[in-house]
Amino acid sequence: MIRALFTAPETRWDAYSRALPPAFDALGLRVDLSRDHAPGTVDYLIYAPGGPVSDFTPFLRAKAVLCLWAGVESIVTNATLTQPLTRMVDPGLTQGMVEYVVGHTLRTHLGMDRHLFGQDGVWRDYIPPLSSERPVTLLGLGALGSACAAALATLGFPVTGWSRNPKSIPGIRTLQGAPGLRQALTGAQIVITLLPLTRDTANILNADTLSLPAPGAALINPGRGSLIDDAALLAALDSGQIGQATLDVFRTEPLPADHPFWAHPQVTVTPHIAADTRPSTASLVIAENIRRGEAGEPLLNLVDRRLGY
Ligand code: NDP
Ligand code: OXD
Repeated sequence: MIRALFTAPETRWDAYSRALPPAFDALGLRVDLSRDHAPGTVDYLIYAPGGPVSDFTPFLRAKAVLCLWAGVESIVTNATLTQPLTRMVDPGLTQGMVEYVVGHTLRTHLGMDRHLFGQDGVWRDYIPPLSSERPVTLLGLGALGSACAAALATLGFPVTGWSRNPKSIPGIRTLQGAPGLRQALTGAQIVITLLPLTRDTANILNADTLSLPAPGAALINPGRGSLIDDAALLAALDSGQIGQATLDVFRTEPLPADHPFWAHPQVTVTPHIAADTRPSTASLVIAENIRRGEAGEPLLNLVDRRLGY
């Protein structure tokens, strides 16, 4: 019998205690799933930030820590973690992110806020350009960024994507590295950040890089709050260099009530809801990784500790 410890915020247990067992059964795995296994007996940890485990030292026989989140910045630097760490790539989460990004891109592109917040008797005959006239740049072309890029390209937006390694994606202009970043941002009218937070990406949008998009460009950040220098963004919003920011993630979450983002007329705050891991689809990924672990096969979505994602 394989012993899997579920260590995530209390509120997640109900859904996962229902979704995981059928996923294990489907792969013929005999798994004893519990929140109470003694650390020394655990084969796998199914983990999310905010749960009871933060010291991984006692999990001496654990073969892997399987994270339910896509972003692993809060665990990857944990010095007690010596076990292999996987991140979540979940079709349900990806679909949710595509919907969030496409929704807010279209809201921005069509200028919907003018009408939603302008029911004041003024006939605003603003005609937006067509999508083909609105260059969009995605920072990050991983599981989420590449799916969003493809969806936006299908809608006709000229999409540029930026990543660490070179990529070839039909219909997308792809760029890499430091010069590629400047090229990717220059002239963009909508910038979307789907990078992981690492030592290389922290504050990647700062006073210098925020000056590169087209004047009045919109920013959509469902990546991580610390990708952006908050003070530089506020200055860019106040000067008009950035016309609108839709922010889902923040340096401190929940975003403190007195943070200037809440009151800024050009900022939309969403409370880290862009895309949630979906238990029904994510459980299949967890089960497949346990199967692989037991079979001695490479784990899916293994985190590179050196790179931090
Ligand atoms: P992936 O690891 O699949 O993709 C990360 C992308 O970022 C890759 O294209 C990678 O390049 C690129 N990248 C990383 N470091 C650099 C760098 N230094 N320079 C250039 N490119 C870089 O992650 P996901 O797509 O699954 O997720 C992205 C992030 O989205 C998560 O880390 C998390 O922070 C956030 N997220 C937010 C959610 C929300 O609800 N707000 C939900 C889920 C995730 P390469 O391809 O070359 O490796
Ligand atoms: C994640 C997130 O990383 O929800 O999965 O932000």
